[in-house]
Amino acid sequence: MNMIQWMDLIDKSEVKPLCAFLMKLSQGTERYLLRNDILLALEEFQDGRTMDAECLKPSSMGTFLNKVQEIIFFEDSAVIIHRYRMGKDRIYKISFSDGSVNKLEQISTEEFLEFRDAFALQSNGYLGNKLKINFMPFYDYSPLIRDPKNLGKGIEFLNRHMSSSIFQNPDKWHNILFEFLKIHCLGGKQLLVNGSKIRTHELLIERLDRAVEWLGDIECALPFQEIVRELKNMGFEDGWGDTRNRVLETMQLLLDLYEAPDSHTLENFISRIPMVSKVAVISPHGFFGQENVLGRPDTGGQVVYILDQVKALETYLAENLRLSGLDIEPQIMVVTRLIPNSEDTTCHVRLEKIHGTKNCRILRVPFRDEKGEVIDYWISRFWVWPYLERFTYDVKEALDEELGRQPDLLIGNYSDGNLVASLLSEETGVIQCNIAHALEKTKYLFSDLYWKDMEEEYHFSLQFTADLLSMNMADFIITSTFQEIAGTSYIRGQYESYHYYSMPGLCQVEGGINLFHPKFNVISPGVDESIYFPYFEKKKRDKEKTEAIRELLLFDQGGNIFGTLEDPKKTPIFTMARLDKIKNIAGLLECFAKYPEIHNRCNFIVIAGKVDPDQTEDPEEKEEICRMHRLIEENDLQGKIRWLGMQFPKEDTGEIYRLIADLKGVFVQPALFEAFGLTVLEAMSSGLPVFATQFGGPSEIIRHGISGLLINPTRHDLVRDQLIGFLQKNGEVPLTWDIISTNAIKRVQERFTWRHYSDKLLKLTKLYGFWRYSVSSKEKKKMKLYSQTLYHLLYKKRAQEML
Ligand code: UDP
Ligand code: LCN
Repeated sequence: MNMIQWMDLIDKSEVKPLCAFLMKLSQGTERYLLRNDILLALEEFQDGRTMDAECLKPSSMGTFLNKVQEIIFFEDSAVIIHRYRMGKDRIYKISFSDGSVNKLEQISTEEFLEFRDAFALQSNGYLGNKLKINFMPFYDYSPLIRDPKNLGKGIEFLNRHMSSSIFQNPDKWHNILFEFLKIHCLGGKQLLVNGSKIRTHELLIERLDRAVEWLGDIECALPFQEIVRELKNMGFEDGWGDTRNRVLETMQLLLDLYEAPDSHTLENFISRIPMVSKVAVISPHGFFGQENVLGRPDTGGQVVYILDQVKALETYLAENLRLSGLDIEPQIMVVTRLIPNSEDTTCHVRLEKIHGTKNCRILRVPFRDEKGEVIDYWISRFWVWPYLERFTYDVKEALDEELGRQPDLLIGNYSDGNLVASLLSEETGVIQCNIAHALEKTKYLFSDLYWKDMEEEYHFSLQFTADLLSMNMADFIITSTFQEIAGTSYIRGQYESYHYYSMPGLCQVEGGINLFHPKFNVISPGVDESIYFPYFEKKKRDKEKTEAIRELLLFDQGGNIFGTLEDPKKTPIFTMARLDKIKNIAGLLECFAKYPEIHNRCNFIVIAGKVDPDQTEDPEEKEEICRMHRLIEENDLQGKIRWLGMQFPKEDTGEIYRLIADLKGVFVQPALFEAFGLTVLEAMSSGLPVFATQFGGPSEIIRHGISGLLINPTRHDLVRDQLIGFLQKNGEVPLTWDIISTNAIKRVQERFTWRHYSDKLLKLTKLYGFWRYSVSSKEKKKMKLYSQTLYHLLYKKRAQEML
């Protein structure tokens, strides 16, 4: 504890009002306030003057409170979490006595977690001996980013760090580099340097000089095979390049690195080393397939992301291997769960070729119970935990069988896939990349504090432990946006929420993840441009198909379609998502129903889940379906709504966005929280103006008012104003719709492409591969031991109890 003065936090003149405000809060009924609650209370306290970030009066009290994330009142004290910078908190404790604010002190994370647990359990007595988890000591070895603005640029940072280490400590690094090249193999084949002919780094430099000179002198017309033969005599194996020039360039880069290392040369040289030809992408849950799956429970953007990712990656890898002079075709295996009872999908098929690729396949491996029996039905992503260890073992065997060996890179997806990738990486030593897609911790409010109440349905105790283990064990992490890591100036990031937290009665996590470690890298996904292209590119649109989809979207009837539109020409408000609570489709419908000025001039068209609650096994989906029907009935929305509870082939969804754009409609993404939001990208590249939630990824995709609009989906009044404002303006100034549409297309083309994604992913793999070899391997062993202990004592035991 550390006593401090209020004046250390805010201006002297504002100490009194701040204390009065805190005093008032302490007398209210709310005991655990989040930022939004605090700002609303402040607005009321200041007689309605709004305190939202943009219009915040620059008082020091306002500035301070605007960065407060939580205030918890318990007994005669309160704690305040002040996030003074992105990724950095200070925690204060205040005590009240005799109707006024008394003591102020800064407390440690440990003390805060004790306070939080006492609050949750409503007891200040003995709370039991807790399991305390702290990964921070395992990061001591690593250089850490200092400025939060640079978070997510891990690779640039690491490059600079490594090149300056080479500069400062040349002997050590020259040798590391040499050893790395000497042992470099791909699929068992020695590449680059033959260690029996070139035994030291001094000799390597000498030979490089000789080779460079020779390559510079020889006739360009000399057949490449002969060049290769001569280089082999000198001690150089394959992998330097596919032409004389390319070999020369690569060798020169290495000489430059030895001579005058800088980050640019290091990156260029390492990214030329052929390190990857086989990749396994792990994504166990949901229905992973190419048809009839999107929109089912647990089956959405992750599937789309992976299918697009592997296509782009295969092309890029093939090009990369060719340029290295290797005649190897890359192979990518998307590993998922085999579901014998696969409904109308192909999820019962073990191997499935991925359309539009040469050597990418889906490999399905079933979940098995303790007796080894195959589980033959779909299981919600919240229930997969007991099956993952056995699944990992079976996947390893299956990969050996299908790829002939283990892959060169493992990419985990979501909590379950990341855990499997970590376990596999631990077993095989293969480099591991994590992609979270969506961390549930931030999606479900108080999912750590009140975990016990949610445990039966959600099993967050296992999911968050799996997250902790895999995010710490991963060699590198890819996120789609910056906010996923460290949020915004005012709101915490998704990874940041793992920094410290407690699950009362289970564990206190004092140091869950180090955001400042260079393992974090932002690489945004793209969209398949052959499917999501602008509505005005008429030549690319197949007329017959467009007509058929228009009929289905606006007129056809059938079991899984609800509602006939009275006037199909009215401006459509379109939305499409899985029917999860968090997607808030029913919330948007409620907003539509509430305001006649919206539902009298617009139609509501929705593609989501099913229309019949009896057709789903997923409890959340069932609940949402019933809520939608209630809203339609209570508000008499017949004739104004069309709800398609069906799965569309991916290509058709492109045409659906374009059809809505033809009608000058809008796409609304109303999620209470969206990790990234691929539908936002898809609609934008189709030229359809988007209104998307301001909570999460869309805030980084859309530039508000320029390439779309950001909305607060919980404030229906504001959404109405924005929608009506946009539609009216549109009438008066017909360009508005067109401007947003044009800017949206441009934004996606400039910022979100799979080509850029693949280039960066491959560079990351190589540079982290080198980093792992050169520096971090010893330290990683310690982290591995700690993680194994946690896995066995915390995760595995609880997972077994689920069965
Ligand atoms: N999608 C679809 N049909 C549906 C619902 C969703 O084809 O009924 C597709 C949609 O086009 C997008 C993906 O599923 O490609 C959803 O991705 P997003 O990132 O928006 O959300 P997620 O479902 O991953 O949370
Ligand atoms: C999961 C989500 O919930 C979405 O927000 C993402 O766009 C999708 O995965 C792809 O990363």
